[in-house]
Amino acid sequence: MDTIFALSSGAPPAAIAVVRISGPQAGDALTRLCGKLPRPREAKLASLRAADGSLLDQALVLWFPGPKSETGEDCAELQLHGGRAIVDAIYSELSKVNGLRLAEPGEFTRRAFANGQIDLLQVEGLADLVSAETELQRRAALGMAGGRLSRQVDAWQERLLTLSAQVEAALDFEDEGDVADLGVDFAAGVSALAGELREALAAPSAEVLREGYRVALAGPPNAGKSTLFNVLVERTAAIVTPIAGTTRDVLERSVALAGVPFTFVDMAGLRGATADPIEELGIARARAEIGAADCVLWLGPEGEGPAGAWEIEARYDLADHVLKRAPVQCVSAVTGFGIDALKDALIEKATAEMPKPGELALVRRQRELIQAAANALSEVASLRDPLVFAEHLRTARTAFDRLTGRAATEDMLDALFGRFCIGK
Ligand SMILES: Nc1nc2c(ncn2[C@@H]2O[C@H](COP(=O)(O)OP(=O)(O)OP(=O)(O)O)[C@@H](O)[C@H]2O)c(=O)[nH]1
Ligand SMILES: [Mg+2]
Repeated sequence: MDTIFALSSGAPPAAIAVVRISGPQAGDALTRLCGKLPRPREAKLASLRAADGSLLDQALVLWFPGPKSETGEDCAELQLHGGRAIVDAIYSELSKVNGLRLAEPGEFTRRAFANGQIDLLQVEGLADLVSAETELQRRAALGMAGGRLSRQVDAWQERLLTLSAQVEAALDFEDEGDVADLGVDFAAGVSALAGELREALAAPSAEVLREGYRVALAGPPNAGKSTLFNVLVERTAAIVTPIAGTTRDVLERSVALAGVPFTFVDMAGLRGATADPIEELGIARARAEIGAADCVLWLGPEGEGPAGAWEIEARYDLADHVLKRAPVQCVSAVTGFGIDALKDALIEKATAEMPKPGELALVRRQRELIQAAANALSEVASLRDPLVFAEHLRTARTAFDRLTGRAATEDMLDALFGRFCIGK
């Protein structure tokens, strides 16, 4: 197994550069650099030297012998002065050690996963945590990385194993005619678990957290969509002219409002007939975007927008603007009238529909696997044959194992029979 190293902090120059080393030779590498290993898990100021004895840097060094380390392997951490030349010098010194090489992207995490330090759900959480740009994203990712869903899935899995053991036991006694009834408790246990899984599926989507709450601006050409879009995203992103049909392509910009991630989408104005093939393509895209949006702001004539769209009375400062009887908001992108109220209303709507801080949110992969387990368990209620029961429970177990990334069926069987004494 190679020993890997990499800069774990941001690109130099910076105040500090953190270089991590993980693998069987991490201890050797650290000893070469600073003379001897510091005490485990204690920061130590050390002079790092090249093989010829020249000083490379004065740095804080840490030593984490495996398996009680982040990757589960021997790990060393160097907190260097964050200059590019220092990082380069350390890299070149480390590269000289046989068996050491620069890590691949994600390789530290991958090793942590391979060594059972974290499961797949935590890996997903970590990835989100690193890319979190808003407060909501940070909190949700922190929960996932900290193993919230992992613990939940483990608890489900444990209950499922107990139920499976009951079925297996009944199967074992089949020749003694003992199979007929698995008992009310069994049926209740399965349906309670299936019910909890279905409840968990009601959790909001994590994609909306990742990608932002999508707000599409729709309406006929020249309705003021691009002007309003620019105001909402707080920069002049879209071209605005008095010419109808200015915007052809879909334009999207992400912005955080009150810590909530939003993606605003500007698009071509909708009109029935146009002789311009480019505009026609733009309109087709606009329709697709409307379908994908979490909320549509409709700037056109009242009642003509897509179902559920918010009626926006735009260009409010103009005497001849399109009037509406029941607008959700009246705005002027030019004077700024109503913009804060519109933002507040959007923040309120998005917050209501997005995962709450601390609430579980599921990505598509997680949702599909929980759904698969729920389906398998729901069907058990209508089944008679314990062999088929067993098969369904296995399907659910596999779904949980795929959730956490743990595929080992051997483990499961050990757990299954090791903890359930059936007296034979
Ligand atoms: N007075 C005033 N003029 C506005 C306002 N919003 C937009 N306009 C003007 O209306 C015209 C059309 O605005 P756009 O934002 O380009 O309209 P659009 O809906 O994006 O139009 P297309 O891209 O052609 O579909 C421009 O001349 C803007 O300056 C507003 O709130 N007040
Ligand atoms: Mg436009």
